[in-house]
Amino acid sequence: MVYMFNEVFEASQAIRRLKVQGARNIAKYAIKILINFSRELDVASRGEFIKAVLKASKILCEARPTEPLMRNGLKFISRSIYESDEYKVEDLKMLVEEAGNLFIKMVENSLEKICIFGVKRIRDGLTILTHCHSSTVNEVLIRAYKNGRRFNVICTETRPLFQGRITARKLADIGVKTTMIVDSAVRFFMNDVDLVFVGADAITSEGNIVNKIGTSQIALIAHEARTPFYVITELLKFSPHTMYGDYERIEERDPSEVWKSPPIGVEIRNPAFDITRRDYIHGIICEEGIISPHIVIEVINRRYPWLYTSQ
Ligand code: RUB
Repeated sequence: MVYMFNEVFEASQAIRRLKVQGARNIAKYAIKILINFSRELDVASRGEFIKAVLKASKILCEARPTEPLMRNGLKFISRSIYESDEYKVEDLKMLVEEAGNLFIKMVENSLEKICIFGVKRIRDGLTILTHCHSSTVNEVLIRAYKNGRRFNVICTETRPLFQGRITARKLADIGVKTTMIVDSAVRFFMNDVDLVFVGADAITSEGNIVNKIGTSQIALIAHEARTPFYVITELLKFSPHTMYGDYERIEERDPSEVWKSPPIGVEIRNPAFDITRRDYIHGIICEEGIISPHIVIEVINRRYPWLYTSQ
């Protein structure tokens, strides 16, 4: 009964088309969609219920392959059903709702802690460079500003879809001194930058970070200029399958985002993310504090054992 999945398909389109953007927003949105889907499900048995919920989760996950926070959230929900011995569909619906809301709460609590640690790194007069639009980075910057810190932010445009404009607009709106530069001007300005703050879509078992395309270039430039490069992210973005040998898949998006009508013979490539090696990351600002990427797996194992083991 395909019609059952209509809203889920629509939601997956909204995610794919970046109507919902950024790992945290995507995960929260997908979880809410799954809760609504399960609430409306008209099935008679536990088996049918589980099958439908898993199918809906798969559709949502496929909307953007490089989003472990969404995958972990949806998996958290399906685990709660598997591990229960409930048979009544109404009770299973309740479980989905509780697990989904609990995961969202974990994400929100992490943000609170991240902001406490991140704000302390921002002193008056600093210039901070950021890339793309990370709601986590923005929240740290906004809280710092609201706590009275006065600093400058340089935002990259973030080609091809200009998510840097979202960042710039939100910061300028509250009064943060904000400068927009083209992506290729990062080296030009790096000597004026005191800190780089970027978000993350995925954390690998080796402590590498996947984030918007261009991030690893910025990390190299920061390294060369000896500018501290911080990743601000919750550890729930860990990608468990990297632990078992698989690579985190990098989404390649529609070439028309780069050039609508290129000349015949020109191939366009449009990867959405890249991988920043841990050696270029000064620290990860996360819900456990500010940690080295070299110990990320130990911290995840201690804090979220279910995440580490879930395959
Ligand atoms: C967004 C992006 C963000 C991370 C973290 O890419 O790379 O830095 O998702 O965001 P896109 P957050 O615009 O393609 O989704 O901190 O909000 O989770």
